[in-house]
Amino acid sequence: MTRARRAGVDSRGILVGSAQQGLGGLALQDAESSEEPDLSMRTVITFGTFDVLHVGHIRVLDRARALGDRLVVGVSADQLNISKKGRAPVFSQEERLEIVGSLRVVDEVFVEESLELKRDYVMQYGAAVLAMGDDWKGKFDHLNDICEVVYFPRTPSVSTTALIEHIAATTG
Ligand code: C2G
Repeated sequence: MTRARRAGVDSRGILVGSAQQGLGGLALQDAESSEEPDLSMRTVITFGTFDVLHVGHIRVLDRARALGDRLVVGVSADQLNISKKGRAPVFSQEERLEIVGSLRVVDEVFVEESLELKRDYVMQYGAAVLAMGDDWKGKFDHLNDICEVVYFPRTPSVSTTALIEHIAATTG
């Protein structure tokens, strides 16, 4: 699907959206309706796999949403996970989109096709803030020229990998 982006100036006076971009995997609600970012709202964007959703995911999403008026979440594609982590997520990207998109604090979800496209996603959604857990600390500082970059402390002692291992170890 190709989404048109028109030029606009956001609350920080930064020009956003001035090109056409193809986003093959864009999915779920508002995909058609959000042709242009609504720059009257302070949009926060975050990214993640959000596989086997747990309290660490909920907390980072809650904290991210609290930084603005609207939270957009890039849910990483199955293929991205396979290349990054060497295994497919437990839940498919369609299921993860549906789960994350159903959360009260989440306004819009889309498929994150590549780790290298963050600048395009920030501009496309008119995000004023990019928020991530601090396991990504420093990784997105180069986007400081187009948005505020915030890292939250990662919730200790919980991870999808640990949950998968725990379930595997406690079931026959
Ligand atoms: N997180 C957290 N505390 C945990 C586990 C995760 O705060 N105990 C946060 C991560 O820091 C991240 C978000 O939850 O901000 C999603 O984490 P993952 O699902 O593990 O996503 P990840 O594999 O980090 O993919 O472009 C970036 C990637 O898509 C992020």
